[in-house]
Amino acid sequence: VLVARQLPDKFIQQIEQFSEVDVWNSELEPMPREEFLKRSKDATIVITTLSEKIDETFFESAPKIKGVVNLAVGFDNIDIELAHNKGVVVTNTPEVLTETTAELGFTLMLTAARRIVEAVEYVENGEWKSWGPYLLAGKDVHGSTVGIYGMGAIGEAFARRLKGFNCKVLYHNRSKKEDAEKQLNVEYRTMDQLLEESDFVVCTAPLTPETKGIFNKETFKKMKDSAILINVGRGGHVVESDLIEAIEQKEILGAALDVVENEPISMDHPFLKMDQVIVVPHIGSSSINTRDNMVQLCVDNAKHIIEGNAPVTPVKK
Ligand code: 8YV
Repeated sequence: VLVARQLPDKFIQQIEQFSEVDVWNSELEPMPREEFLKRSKDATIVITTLSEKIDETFFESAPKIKGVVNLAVGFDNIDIELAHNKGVVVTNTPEVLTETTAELGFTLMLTAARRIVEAVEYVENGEWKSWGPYLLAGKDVHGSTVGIYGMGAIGEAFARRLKGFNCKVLYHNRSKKEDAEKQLNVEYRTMDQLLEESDFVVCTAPLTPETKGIFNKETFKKMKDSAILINVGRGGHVVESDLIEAIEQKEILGAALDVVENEPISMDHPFLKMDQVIVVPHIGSSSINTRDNMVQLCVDNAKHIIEGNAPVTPVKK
C-alpha cells in the first residue's frame, strides 16, 4: 500500500497488519508527481488525496494496481471511467464527513454575514475607539432565503441547520429530491430562480464537467446585489476573475470560500486583499474526529480490496 500523505502511526500500524506499506514522509507537502509515479510501481493500493492525479500516466506507472483509495468524498482527481475500464476499484469517504463539512459551510456563512474577520482585525489593529450605531453592521442569517446548489448529503445537512435559523431553503440539483422536500421543507428552484431569490447561495456540489464554472459572470448578474456566495464544493465551480468583478461592480456582496481554483492560494491573489472575500484553506472536513473516521475508512477499504472482498465505499460506475 502506497500512502501518499503522512498519516497518524495508529493507522499505518493497522495497514502493516495486512500489507507492506510505503508512506510519504510529509503531512503538508504533497508527494512530487515523479516520486509518486516511481513509488506506485509496486503498489497494489494507493491511498491518495486530491493532490494525486489518477490518469493514464499513473496507470502506466502502476502495473499492479488494484485499488485507488481516495481520502475525500470528491474524486475529481481521478479518471473514474479509465480506472473502471482497467478493472481498478476506486473508493471515497462519503457520509463520515457530511456533518463536519456542513458545519464549516455554516461557519463560513455566519462569519461572512456578520463580518467576523473584519471585526477581529478591527480590534487587533487598535481601531476600536468607540461604539457606533452601524459599526461593522452585517447581514442577518435568520429569516433569510438560502439557496443550496447541490442537494446531496452535505446539502441536506446544511438545510437541516438552516431550519434552526428560520430560513427559507431553496435548492437546485440535477434531479429533484422529493424526500428532502418532504423531510426538510426545502423547495426546488431552477438555477435562475435560485440565484434571483437567494440571500445566500451555498455550493455543496461535486465538480463535474457540468458544474465546472457554474458561478460566472452571467450567474453573478442574476444574484441579488446583497447576496453572499459560500463555496464548500470545489474551486473549479467559480470563475474567480468573474467573482472579483461581480464584487467590485457591486453585483453581489461577497463570498466565503473553503476552496479555490489553485490550492494553495498564491499570496498575490486579489481575494486576499478584499474585505468581502473570506478564504480558508480547504478545511471543510477537518475536525480530528472526522479526519480519523475518513482515514479509518480508507484503511478498511484498502484491507477489503487486498483481501479480495468488496470495498466498504466504492465509487460506483
Ligand atoms: C478532503 C474534500 O479532505 O472530501 C473531499 O472531497 O474536499 C476534503 O474533505 C480533501 O479533499 C483531501 O483529499
